[in-house]
Amino acid sequence: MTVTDRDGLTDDERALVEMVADFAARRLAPRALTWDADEHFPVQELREAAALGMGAMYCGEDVGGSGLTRLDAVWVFTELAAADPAVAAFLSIHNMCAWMIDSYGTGEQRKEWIPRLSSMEAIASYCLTEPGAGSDAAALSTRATRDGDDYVIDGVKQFISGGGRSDVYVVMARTGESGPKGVSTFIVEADTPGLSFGAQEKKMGWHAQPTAAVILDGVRVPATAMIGGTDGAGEGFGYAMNGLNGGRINIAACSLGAARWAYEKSLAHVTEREAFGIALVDEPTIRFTLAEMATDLIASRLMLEEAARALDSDHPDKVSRCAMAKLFVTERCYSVADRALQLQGGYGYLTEFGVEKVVRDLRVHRILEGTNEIMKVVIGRAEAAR
Ligand code: FAD
Ligand code: 2MC
Repeated sequence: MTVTDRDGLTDDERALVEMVADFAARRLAPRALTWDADEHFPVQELREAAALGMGAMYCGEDVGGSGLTRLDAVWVFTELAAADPAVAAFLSIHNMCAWMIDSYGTGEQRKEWIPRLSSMEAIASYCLTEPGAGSDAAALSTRATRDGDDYVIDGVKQFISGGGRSDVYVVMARTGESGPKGVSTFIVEADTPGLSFGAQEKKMGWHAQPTAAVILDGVRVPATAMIGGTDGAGEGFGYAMNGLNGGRINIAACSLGAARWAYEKSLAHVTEREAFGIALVDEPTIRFTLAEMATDLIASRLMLEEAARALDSDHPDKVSRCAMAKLFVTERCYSVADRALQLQGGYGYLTEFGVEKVVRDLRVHRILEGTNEIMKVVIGRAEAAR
């Protein structure tokens, strides 16, 4: 098994992976550095990915989704991220929103939204975090107050990927008691009066996708905008968390794909470059570094596949398996990318060679979709409950 091989796939799975790898190499990789430098959000290329079935990957085919498995999605995000982890990660967030509507939405919500999300005519953002509630998400204070046939939503969502650019916002808001049981989820369209956005955040990485606060000031939506309709009242925290299980392995797959690319670059570099009369690859300590990096990449892939199968089979340990994969893969793959930069010496630090972008992009995967400390909280609780 090498870091790039595709052994063990069925013909259909192999065709999917090769199609995505080809798209990513042609349509994302050549522009990734420019998009990073220009802070350009490549909506056209995202819609091209959607036209190939990546806009609503694991949503029902009856409403225009692609009906893929979570395991398929891990391979898709790995291949996309080998070209551009920032763009791949945004597509994952959009897909998380689509999956929540497909899984928990009413028949009308599914029919109205999944076709538009599948084509990415409508681009979606996921709005959980607030200025006063990040890791402690159940402490969120955005409130949705019932008023006749409507809800009126007030609050601020912080760090929202796609904020200011997306067409639809999936917003977790409090409709009842404090804590997780008082949360519901709403579909809020971008042009709803009272919805506005903070300035675009300046960030270390993820430059090819926007991040901004989403401000809700008396945002009036019909009660039918609550995901799940009246049955969805008080269920929103569960919807948000179940969405994140898949989001966490997708983000980790983005780390894996980008780290794999950085590894391949560094391997080529040390094979060609000579110092002290030998190729660097013949230096024993460099071989040890390569051995550890390759081991981390293979182990990451296996962890991710295991977690994706747990999600696909609704395994009782799926929550902690996804958290373990997110923790392990985002840490190890960040380290692989950092070592790849080091192996290329001064060239690794230069923007034009691409590896420094990967290091910057992958750093945030240890923070978002639940910090890696929160992953340990989740795993530790599950272990203590055994
Ligand atoms: P805090 O919760 O304040 O944590 C600060 C530190 O304390 C962290 O190291 C944390 O791990 C640690 N900590 C907290 N509690 C514990 C504990 N019990 N035990 C040990 N350590 C603990 N959110 C969205 O909802 N939608 C988005 O689209 C989105 N996109 C993002 C994009 C970017 C670029 C970034 C940076 C963030 C994004 N986020 C998004 C928010 C992200 O999910 C949060 O930043 C993250 O969950 C952490 O919350 P916080 O920043 O408030 O940190
Ligand atoms: N999957 C399914 N259900 C979950 C779950 C998960 N991953 N995590 C928690 N739940 C359920 C849990 O089982 C419980 O249900 P029930 O009441 O039926 O038993 C309910 O949710 C409440 O859970 P807890 O009692 O554990 O709640 P607590 O407040 O103690 O802790 C915690 C919740 C810390 C696990 C949660 O707040 C969390 O995951 N925080 C991290 C926040 C986060 O990941 N933010 C990411 C924002 S999105 C982003 O960054 C993007 C880039 C898009």
